[in-house]
Amino acid sequence: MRTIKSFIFLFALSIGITSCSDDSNGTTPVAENPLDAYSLTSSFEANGHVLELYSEKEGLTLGYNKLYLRIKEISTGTYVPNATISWNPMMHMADKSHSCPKSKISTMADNTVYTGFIVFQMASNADEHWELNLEYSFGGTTYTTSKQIEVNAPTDGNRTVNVFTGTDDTRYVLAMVPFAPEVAINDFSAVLYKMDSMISFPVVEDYSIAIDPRMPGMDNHSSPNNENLIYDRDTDSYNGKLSLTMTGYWKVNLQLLNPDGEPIKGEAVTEENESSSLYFELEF
Ligand SMILES: [Cu+2]
Repeated sequence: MRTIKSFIFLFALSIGITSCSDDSNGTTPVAENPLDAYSLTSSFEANGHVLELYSEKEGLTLGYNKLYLRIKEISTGTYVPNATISWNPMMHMADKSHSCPKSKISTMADNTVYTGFIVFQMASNADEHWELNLEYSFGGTTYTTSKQIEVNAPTDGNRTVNVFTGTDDTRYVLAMVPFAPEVAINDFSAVLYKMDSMISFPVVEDYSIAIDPRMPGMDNHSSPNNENLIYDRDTDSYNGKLSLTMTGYWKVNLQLLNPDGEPIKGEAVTEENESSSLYFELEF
């Protein structure tokens, strides 16, 4: 036993020595793509640069999309650090054009990677398409580019974004922030915007969102220990807790309340009323 142990020890030591000597021979490791875990959704080639757009899921979908951007300089093959980027998605419809809610774009710890999110409130279709306009600056120069992008309807058909007019005659966009549901009390977030015009979607602050998750396939039962979503100034999102007691299809019934606690949209679930007109759906 003792000899086996010392043999393993010596073997481990020799591996250590080998890898040390590898390090010292001056080769630099191949640069890893920090966005390997994501999917390259679109490339914009313009101004001697390629702008790479990555998404967390395959492609872009209706609702909340967390996105990552990089700018590659074609002549050097290197990625541009610390650029300033802004974006403006526009949907070109038969009779009009409109934008959608979007975040600012920030630089990540790896300063060649930029991130933000866009909430698409409509999917692309045969006659109506989305165009993403990008403006980016570095080294004292500002560049622009734009390209048509494809926004897909979700394959599972589940609703994760609501566009509606409230009792206050205001148009709102309310989207669920994607998460990986578990049989547990889950962190649960949503983002809420007002549609001021076709191109202006400011964040709505200090409202609250009551949640009532139900399983319509199982006598519409609920779950204990949910927490309503409350506005968080630091993240501009509404955060709470969603309790899921089993796997399957859940309808998360919602009621939107203004800062005075007055209902703006959605109804309570009762014996007579099995669901709210405002809701998110998920299945896991
Ligand atoms: Cu549209």
